[in-house]
Amino acid sequence: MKMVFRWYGEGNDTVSLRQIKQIPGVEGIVWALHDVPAGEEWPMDKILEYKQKADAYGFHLDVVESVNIHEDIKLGLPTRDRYIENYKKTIEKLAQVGAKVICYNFMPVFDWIRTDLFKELEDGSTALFYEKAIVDRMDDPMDLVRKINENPDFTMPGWEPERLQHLTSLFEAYKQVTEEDLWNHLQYFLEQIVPVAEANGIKMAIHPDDPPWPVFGLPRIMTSRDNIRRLLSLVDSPSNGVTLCSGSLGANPENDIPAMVREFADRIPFAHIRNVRVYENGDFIETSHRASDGTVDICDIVKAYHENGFTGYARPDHGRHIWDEKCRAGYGLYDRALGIMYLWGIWDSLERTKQEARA
Ligand code: DNO
Repeated sequence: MKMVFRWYGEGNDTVSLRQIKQIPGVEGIVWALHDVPAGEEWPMDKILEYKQKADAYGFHLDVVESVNIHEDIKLGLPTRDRYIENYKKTIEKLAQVGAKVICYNFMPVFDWIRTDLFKELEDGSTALFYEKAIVDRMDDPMDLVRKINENPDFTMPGWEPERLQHLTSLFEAYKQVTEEDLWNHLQYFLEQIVPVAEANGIKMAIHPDDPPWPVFGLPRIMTSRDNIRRLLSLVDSPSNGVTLCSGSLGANPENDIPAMVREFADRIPFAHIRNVRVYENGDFIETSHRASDGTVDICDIVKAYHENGFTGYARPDHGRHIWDEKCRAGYGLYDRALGIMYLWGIWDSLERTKQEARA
């Protein structure tokens, strides 16, 4: 297991590379050019700027999260080919700085969705929270469009301004797109991209949908074990893999994550490991990584990776906001660092037991 830590870049992140360096066992940063719009080719000079910064602290840039997919690709529009060509060029450039894994997602319009970014937990810390009824009430996209038209300031946590600009037309466009269409568009994308990734020594790793069910009337497909199986069969190559995110998939208690790790181990180049607590009404909140704090069995997940001799990359994913830290929601230093130590604790003791059994 190679430990990495997400870093949003200077001026964008409250955590510094110097601080990350002091977390035990972190070898690389998980990065992206967040200011390059989806669909555009990444400029080499900006990629090299990141490399220089990472080099100064001895971090590698093996894992990129995310090279985002232009909506035209997800919508299957004729203009998609142009954006797919740009994507291929970005892959080639990323290979030049040693990238090994590219994380991406195929969620229409939105990435992750929460209803409260700073919901208080019993211990006084705060964390990302999802109140199911709020989102369920907005299951008609046109309702949402009306809401936004009536109140241009209407927003929800995590909605980036550039997505909002095009929201109405995107909702219109997605009205025609079924789940099956989305699968076909994903296949079209992967059939072109995976050979290029393979030739460049890069593994594509799709991120599951968060939460793993349709929202706002938009289709979502990366939601379950069966669907991951289907994804892997779209293009049968080690370069077509998954970012197995225990927190995203874990929001649906029917998802058995340790079983997924065991089944898909050799197609998981990148693991996001975090816990969530799911309530009976379907709400969920993110908790510390400790297994007993949430509903996701982090111990068994790490055990499953260990059993399979996992040599991929892992990151602690989100954390709570603790000790009065002011940070990007979910991306503080303290709780993610604690999460890493928990993961190492489990991993090292499993490793020790294995060595003792051999002796
Ligand atoms: C949230 C993240 C997601 C993830 C993308 C991957 O914090 O887990 O934004 O990076 O969905 O493409």
